[in-house]
Amino acid sequence: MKPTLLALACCLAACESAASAPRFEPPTLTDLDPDPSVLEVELVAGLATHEYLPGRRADVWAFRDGAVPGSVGTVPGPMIDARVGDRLVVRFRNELPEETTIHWHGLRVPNASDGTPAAQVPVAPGGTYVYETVLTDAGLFWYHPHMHGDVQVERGLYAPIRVRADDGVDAAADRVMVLDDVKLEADGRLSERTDPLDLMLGRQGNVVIVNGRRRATIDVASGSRERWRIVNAANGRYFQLELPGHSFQVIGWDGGLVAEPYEVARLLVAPGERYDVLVELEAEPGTSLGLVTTHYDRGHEIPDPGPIELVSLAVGPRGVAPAPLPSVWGEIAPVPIDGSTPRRSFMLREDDSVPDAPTFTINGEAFPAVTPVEVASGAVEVWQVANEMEMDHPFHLHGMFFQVLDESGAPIDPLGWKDTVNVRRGTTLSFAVRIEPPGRWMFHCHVLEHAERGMMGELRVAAR
Ligand SMILES: [Cu+2]
Repeated sequence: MKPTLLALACCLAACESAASAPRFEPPTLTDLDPDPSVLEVELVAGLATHEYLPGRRADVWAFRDGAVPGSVGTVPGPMIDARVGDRLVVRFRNELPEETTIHWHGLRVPNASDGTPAAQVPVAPGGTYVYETVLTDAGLFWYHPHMHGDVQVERGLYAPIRVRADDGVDAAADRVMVLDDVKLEADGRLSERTDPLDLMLGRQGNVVIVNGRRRATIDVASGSRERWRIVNAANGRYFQLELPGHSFQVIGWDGGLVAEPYEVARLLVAPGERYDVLVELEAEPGTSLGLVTTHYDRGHEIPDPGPIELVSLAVGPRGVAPAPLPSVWGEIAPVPIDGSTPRRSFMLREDDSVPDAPTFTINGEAFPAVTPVEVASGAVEVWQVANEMEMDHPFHLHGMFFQVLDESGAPIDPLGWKDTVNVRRGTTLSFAVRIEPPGRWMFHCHVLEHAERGMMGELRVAAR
């Protein structure tokens, strides 16, 4: 997809005005294919440096645009910005000192492009791999390695994928916010110390960042409506967003627009989840607002640090009043289930009897020593995920979306598609899923330390 002249002019203007201050959003990958419906990019993973704290460089692992001579890696990596229906071709090169794969979190890809060691031979240092798919769904997705994820993602290898559609949502800005936290030493380097609590809880950093930066300032117009697409890329931290004096109108989840928007005063975003929200900015020109994350009790008595500011909003002159919102949102049919739909149960467990080596299991098995779940493509099932432990676990399924059910077994309101859902401690959560397409798909906890220490299973889908 080539940028139009108008888009190019806007980009140039934005680049000029951004010369003094770093851009808020990640750069986008260069499209090498002149066909407007094909987005072909070169992506490189390698060593880089990044300033999490101004003036203090940290060694990171990062993605960069291989089509731009002399490009350097950024945290987050360059965004894939596409239109629904585009064909995406990613020519990937590994310049890391160890093997890796790239998983396209939430994209419904052919299995060979899912980027797990079950679906491809890992890419060795110096090696290449071509990922290819058609972008069938509009929404916010993200990409990251699916090997040693607790280390490789933590070191900076993650980036957003925005797939746009003509959805009629009028907004003064369409922003992507990639939430993360990092554990830094006083000199700004990434800490290399891993303590038992990091392994047990998923490592929580001491600095929270949005799009790689701590407390970035963005300019907003008073009275305007902004669209924020939010992803939590942290290993273990849960973000609970609040914007004082404002609410979030949630219009979309992981898999695109929901059937009906709803308002929340605070927005919980578990690791791996995405939310698409609208914010109507009511503050007066000349004031500022702080988007904060507040404490969420996910278990094991993690202390409450109080609200932490993520982004500062500098409210400028009154903007253009937003157009009315669409009257019709996502057209979503319920996954057809009834009393005869097969049910499958999963039990999440943690074993911390050895403090320096906790293990995490699903149905008593720790990955990779697991019995695959075998299902024929097209089957509809209800999955029940039980978490009787002392900590929440965000459950992620590759390759397909599901609909979360309430206690009565009906889909929760509004209807919407998820690929990652938080299973609160001491609860059982159910979802309905049509299982397809064929291949070897992973399901796992998205606290990366848990996934890498056993809390992962494999779904083998056979062609009918
Ligand atoms: Cu977990």
